[in-house]
Amino acid sequence: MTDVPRSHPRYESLMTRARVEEGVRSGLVSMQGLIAHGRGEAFDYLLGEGTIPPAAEAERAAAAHLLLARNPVLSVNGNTAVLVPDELAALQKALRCKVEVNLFHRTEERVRRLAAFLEAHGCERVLGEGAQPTIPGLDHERGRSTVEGIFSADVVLVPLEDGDRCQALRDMGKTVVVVDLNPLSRTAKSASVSVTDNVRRAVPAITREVEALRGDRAACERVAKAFDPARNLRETMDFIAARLRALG
Ligand code: PTJ
Repeated sequence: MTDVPRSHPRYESLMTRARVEEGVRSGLVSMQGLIAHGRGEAFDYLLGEGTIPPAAEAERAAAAHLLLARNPVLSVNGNTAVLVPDELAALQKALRCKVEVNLFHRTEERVRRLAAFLEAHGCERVLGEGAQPTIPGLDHERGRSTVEGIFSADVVLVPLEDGDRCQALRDMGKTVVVVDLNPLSRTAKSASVSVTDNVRRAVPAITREVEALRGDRAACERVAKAFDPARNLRETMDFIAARLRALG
């Protein structure tokens, strides 16, 4: 990894870049993942590289939906795997749920590598190998899912993706929780809950909320019902606009 002193003002950001770079070298992250990461960094700058209040509200709503679910599944791509492998294992443990590798730039070899990488970091029985085209309306590789995982899930967590899978999963009647730094992405706009936060902050925050809400079904139902995705995205845009005005 790059030798960056902890005192560097962008230490966390530079170390995160190094993780993604290393992920490309080891065949876990696609080359396109570097571009996706750059786009995310730009939006993170606009947020001030911290969890903004609407994101904190969305993280609580995400936890509530995941706790209320019958079969919640964490969908993981290359970037997400290298950015938060231990944190995904902690969330899986907290929810006792399934984890499934789902890729846009899919090869069976990459799915196998990612599953082995996640299991080495504590995730259990990672699904995704041999997934079949099962999601109606998707002609690309993200349309593959396993029957016991994403296909039969009622709530799916989808981090770091801009595309048409979120809408396709919603059309199947699923609740989709996304983590995307870009509040303008197709995925963010079509989600049941969109968390506009860096996946590095969002996954641990959702786990903390799961721990806080666990065992209180009434509270989970209240939090999930009170969440309005359109209002939350508006508040996110207002936050970014106000920050830009204050800086300008
Ligand atoms: O591993 P694969 O083959 O499934 O490919 C994964 C990538 C990420 C390459 C693929 O899904 C892709 O091309 O994604 P997009 O369309 O570039 O969308 C990625 C979205 O994630 C963008 O809206 C980014 O702003 C956002 N993003 C990037 N980094 C982060 C992020 N959101 C949260 N946390 C991040 N660290």
